[in-house]
Order: sequence, then C-alpha cells, then structure tokens
Amino acid sequence: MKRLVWVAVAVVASLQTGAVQAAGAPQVVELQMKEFAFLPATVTLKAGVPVELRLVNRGVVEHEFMVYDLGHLHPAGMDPQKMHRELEARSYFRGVAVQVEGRAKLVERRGKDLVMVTLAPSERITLRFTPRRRGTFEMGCHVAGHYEAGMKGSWVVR
Ligand SMILES: [Cu+2]
Repeated sequence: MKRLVWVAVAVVASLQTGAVQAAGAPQVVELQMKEFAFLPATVTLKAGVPVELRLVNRGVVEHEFMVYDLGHLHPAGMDPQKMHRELEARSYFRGVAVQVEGRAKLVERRGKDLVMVTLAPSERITLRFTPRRRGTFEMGCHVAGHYEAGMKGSWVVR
C-alpha cells in the first residue's frame, strides 16, 4: 500500500514538473507528442543528473523532437530547410553523449551529436544523457506547419 501511495505521488510530481527522481536514480521523464503539442509542455531537468527521457508519438502523423537554444531566432515562417540547419546548429545536445534505445523513423546526428528525432505514429524511444548546460531552451516540432500550430515547449535545466 505504501508503495502504491509513492507511485501516485510520483505520477503527480511527474505531471507537474515532467520529471521524477528517486535518490540515486535517473530523472525519468515521459514526453508525449501529438497534434500539435508536447505533453508536458515544460520539461524541467536537474543538471549533472542522468536523464531517461521516454519519447512517444501518440498522434496520427509523424512528429519531430528538437531541443535548441532559440535566442532571438523566429522560426515561424522561415524556409524549412534553412530553419532545420539553423536549429540543428543550436542543438542542446551538442557535445552531449546521447544513447538512443528503440526504433525511430529517423535519428539525425551531426557528427556524434544528436540534433533531431522523428517518430512515426505509435513509435517510442528512450534517450539517455546527462544534461550539463543550464538555462531555458525550446523544444519544437518543425514538420511543416506544426510549430506554427503551437507544437513547441520549454526545456529547462537547473
Ligand atoms: Cu509535429
């Protein structure tokens, strides 16, 4: 019974912050993609602690997962190819070792760095990495029209 209560608390905490962490365990985050949103819309992580990010496409079309330093860039309305190159260059995962488990439609890397994951409907993968860089970044789906429809969120590392 105590265990059940703990699980319930963990689920509530997960809904609030997007992260669950027991002592010594990785931060486990489930991030869902659908039309046209990330759930939760804000992922909050602790720097220096391993993360297990479970990414799943619960929608009916494919979606992209990218995390980047937006800066003063305004991706809405930009040429899609130019925008992808720009956002890939700003990827949060530059210099971060990311282990990918599971099958995704596309896992794109630049050199060793993960820059984008595309999931077909119902696909799910797990990303394992340890965040180092603190700050607020953006996660976005840049399939044509999705970002403009609101498919973006915040990636906060404290
Ligand atoms: Cu999308």
